[in-house]
Amino acid sequence: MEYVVAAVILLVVLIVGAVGLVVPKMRRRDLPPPPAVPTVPPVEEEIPPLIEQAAPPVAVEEPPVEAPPVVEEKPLLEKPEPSAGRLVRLRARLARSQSALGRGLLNVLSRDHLEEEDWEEIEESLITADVGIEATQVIVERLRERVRVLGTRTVAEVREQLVEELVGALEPGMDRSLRTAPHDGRPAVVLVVGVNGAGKTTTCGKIGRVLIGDGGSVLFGAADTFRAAAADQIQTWGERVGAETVRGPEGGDPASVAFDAVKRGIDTGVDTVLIDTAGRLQNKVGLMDELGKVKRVVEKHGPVDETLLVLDATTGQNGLEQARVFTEVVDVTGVVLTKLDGTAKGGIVIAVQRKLGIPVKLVGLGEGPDDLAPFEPKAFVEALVGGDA
Ligand SMILES: Nc1nc2c(ncn2[C@@H]2O[C@H](COP(=O)(O)OP(=O)(O)OP(=O)(O)O)[C@@H](O)[C@H]2O)c(=O)[nH]1
Ligand SMILES: [Mg+2]
Repeated sequence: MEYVVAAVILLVVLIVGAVGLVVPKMRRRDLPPPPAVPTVPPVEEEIPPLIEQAAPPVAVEEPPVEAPPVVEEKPLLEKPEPSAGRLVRLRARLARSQSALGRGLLNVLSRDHLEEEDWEEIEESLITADVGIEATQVIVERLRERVRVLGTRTVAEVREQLVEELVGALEPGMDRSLRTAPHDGRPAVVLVVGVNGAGKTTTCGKIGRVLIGDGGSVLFGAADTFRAAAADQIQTWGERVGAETVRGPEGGDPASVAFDAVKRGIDTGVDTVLIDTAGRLQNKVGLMDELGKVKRVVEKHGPVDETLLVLDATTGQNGLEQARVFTEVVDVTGVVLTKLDGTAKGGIVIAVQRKLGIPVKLVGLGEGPDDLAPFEPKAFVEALVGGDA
C-alpha cells in the first residue's frame, strides 16, 4: 500500500513537472513576433533624418549665398563715356570757377580811355591767373597795339580781341593728338610720369576709360611698386572697366613690371598699354635712374609712343619748376594739367606750354572717373574768359 501511494505521488510530481516545462515554451512561441518588429522601425526612423539634414545645405542654403556676388559683379563693369562732347562739361566747370578772370579783364578793357594804370590792372589780373610774367607782357603788349589801332571799342570787340590773344598764346597749331593706337602688330605704349600727388594714377585710370569709351582696349602696368596701395589703386580703375592690370611685388623693380606689362599687352593683343609710375622726386639722379631704366627696358619691345607729364594746376609756378626736371629726364611728349576745376587758375596752361614748350594735351576737371577732357585752346579760353561765346 505504501508503495502504491509513493508511486501515485511520483506520478503527480512528474505530470506537474512536465506541464511546467511545456507551458513557458508555448508562451514564448506566442511572443516572437513582437521583438522582431520593433528592431526594424528604429532603422527606418533613423534614415529619414539623415537625408533631411544632408539635403537642405546643398539644395537650399548654399546656392543663395554663392549666387549674389556672381550676379552683382557683372553690373559693376562700367561703360565709360566716349571722349566726344566732354568739352561741354569742361566749359561749364571752368566757367564756374574762373569767370572772375574774364569779368575783371573785360571790365577794364571796356573803359572808354585806357590809362597806364588800367593796363597795369590788366597785367595784374593775368599774372594772378598764373599766366606767367613773360606771357602776360606779350599778351598785354599786343592788346595795347590792337586797342590803339581799333580806336573805339564795344565790349564784344574787346572780348574777341582778348580771346584771340589768349588763344594765340596757347599756340593752337601744336599737335595735341594722343598716340594711343596700336601699330606694327603691337599695342601703343603710354608712360605716365610726374611729381607726388599730381594725379598720375587717377589720370592713367581716366585715360584708360576714355580709350575704352571710344571702343579700344587697354592694359595697365602698375610700375609704382613702392606701395602696394598704388598698385591696388590702378587695379581698381581697371576692374571697374574690365581692364587687366600687371603688377609686381611691393618694392620690386618698376622697370621689370613695365616690361612685363608691355609683354602681356602684346600677348593679349590690347590696343594700348598705360604705365603708371612713382612720383618721388628725392633727387634728379635717382629719378633719372628709375624713369630712364623704365623707358629703356620697355623699349626692348619697341618705342614708347607717348610720355605724359602730369601736372597739378594748383601748384602754380613752383610746380612748373619741379616739372621741368622730368622733361630733362624723359622725352615728354604731352602735358596733362589736372585739378583745373575748383580753385585752379586756368592761366597756368599758358605758362606751362610757354615754359616747357610741350603741348597740353588733356585737362583734369575733377575727381570723377570721367572728369578728363582733350584740351582745345579755343574752347578753353572761351570758358576762361566767360561771357557769350
Ligand atoms: N579736383 C581734382 N582732383 C584730382 C584731379 N586729378 C586727380 N585728383 C586727385 O588728386 C589726388 C592724387 O591723385 P593720384 O592720382 O593718386 O596722384 P599720383 O600722382 O598718382 O600720386 P602718387 O602716386 O602718390 O605720386 C587724388 O585725391 C585725386 O582724386 C582733378 O582733375 N581734379
Ligand atoms: Mg599714383
